[in-house]
Amino acid sequence: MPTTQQLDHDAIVIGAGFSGLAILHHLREIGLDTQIVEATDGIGGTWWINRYPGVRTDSEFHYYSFSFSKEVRDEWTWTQRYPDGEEVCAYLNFIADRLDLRKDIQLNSRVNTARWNETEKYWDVIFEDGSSKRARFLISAMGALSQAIFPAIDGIDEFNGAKYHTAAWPADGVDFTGKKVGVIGVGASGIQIIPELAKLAGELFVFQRTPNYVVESNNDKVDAEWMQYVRDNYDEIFERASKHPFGVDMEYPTESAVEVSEEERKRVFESKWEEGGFHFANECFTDLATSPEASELASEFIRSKIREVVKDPATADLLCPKSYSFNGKRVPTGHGYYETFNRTNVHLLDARGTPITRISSKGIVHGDTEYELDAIVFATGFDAMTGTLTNIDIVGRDGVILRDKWAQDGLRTNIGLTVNGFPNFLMSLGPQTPYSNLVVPIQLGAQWMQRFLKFIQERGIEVFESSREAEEIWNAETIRGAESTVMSIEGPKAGAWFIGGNIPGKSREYQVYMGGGQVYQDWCREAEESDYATFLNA
Ligand code: N01
Repeated sequence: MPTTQQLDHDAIVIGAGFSGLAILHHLREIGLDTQIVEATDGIGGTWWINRYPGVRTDSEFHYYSFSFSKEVRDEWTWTQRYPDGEEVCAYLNFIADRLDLRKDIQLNSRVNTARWNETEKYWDVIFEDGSSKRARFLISAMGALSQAIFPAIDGIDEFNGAKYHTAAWPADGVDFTGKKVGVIGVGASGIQIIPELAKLAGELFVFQRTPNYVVESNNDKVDAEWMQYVRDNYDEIFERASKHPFGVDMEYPTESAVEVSEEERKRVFESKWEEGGFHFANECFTDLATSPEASELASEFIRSKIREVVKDPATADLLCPKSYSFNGKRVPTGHGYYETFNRTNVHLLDARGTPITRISSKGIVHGDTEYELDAIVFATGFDAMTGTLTNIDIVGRDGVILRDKWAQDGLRTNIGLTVNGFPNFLMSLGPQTPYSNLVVPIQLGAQWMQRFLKFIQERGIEVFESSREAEEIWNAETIRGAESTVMSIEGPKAGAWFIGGNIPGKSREYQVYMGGGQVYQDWCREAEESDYATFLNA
């Protein structure tokens, strides 16, 4: 066992987004020398790399913020109900300054390999430039949706125009004025960028494979009174969000969509549609996420909205999802999305009926037609939940790489926090953690890690590791949780990322825990109350 002097830090945290900042703050509070290493040149994680036009939260500001720091709560002022990416990045940088975190954040430090040293019980973290650092604990804060993917389309490297991925957006922005632009992808990212591109581009070609059920957000400004109310009630707001299955501060519906009269159903759908965003998904009825019949009723309501808004019937029809029902994909929220397709410079192309054949030096070939373009925007998503962890070499006991362990044994974790065979390693938003507004599990996870590592320190425990049995139990619970929802039925039809369905060849396993954020927190509490028995297998 190396002495403290031989190690660079007690803990190395990879990533300087919401997770990394919360973990650094909480581990400092228990006296651990903690260092964040961050691959990019800025603080903000997701919000630093996804700087595309139109990027903003899908969650409202009051539950999309940490509750743990009174200073930050009192001094930070949100201006938008759904803050844009720039505002969220500014918030995270404010936290870094106000909590004096910056001095322990090393930017431009991409990790290639992290190797467990079995003899001396530490993690050796090796960076792209060949330098390395040693620490007793390794913590992934690399994000759930951070490993961007490009589609496997022939000729993708042959295009002579400009290529962009929404999750690797140029820091100085891009001027699309008057340009011919193609967008591939209509998930949450595509849905946000398309209306903004449409305002600038000369011609915008949207290549849609699977349409989505987009709920309009109806964004608002946050006035002083609203902000003060939230400041005064932060603890209660966070508490309510942490008890909600999806981590949002929302009311609980009491009626089933299939049991009310048609008239009442329409009234409720209309009123929640007006409220906007996740209010529609969460507050209408008890069973939109649990009953296929209820989910189909919501689907038909949204289809009727699409037909109402989009003037050209053929375009409206193409925008209506038919192959799966509401909640089959992570519900995206929109800001003038459907209206955009009434613009004469916007063209919707069916990449399902007629797939993209290839990308040529001049543009996108769709069927036999070549669309000549100045730029292509890939809004093609992420290798969700596992991608960041399998993209680098995390080498545990006996030289086993995490990527290989999951490929061989299936996706296994102990409540998404640890993995058997990988001692002294923790994950924020690891696979099999809640399908939720992520700020809630991030904060609660950082606080759980704080208490856990304090316990480890106080008991003089050198090495912690989860048991295989605990992983099997959690895997069974993850399957049970998912199978209690419509996501398990509709997700595979929709090719949803939460089941690995967006990546050809990725094994179809539940990437997230769908049994409810509050149920997940009960599991975390029980682990703690049992003195972390299943985490101390080493
Ligand atoms: O990615 P996606 P995303 N030809 O995987 C299409 C979070 N998020 O970045 O569905 C044609 O949802 C693909 O088509 P299909 C949020 O959790 C949050 O948009 O596979 N199309 C799909 O349309 C979200 O769920 C926020 O048929 C191809 C698109 O690319 C998650 O990130 C904002 C194709 C990918 O959609 C991922 O969202 C943004 C091909 N060959 C993201 N290959 C906020 O909270 C792929 N596609 C604000």
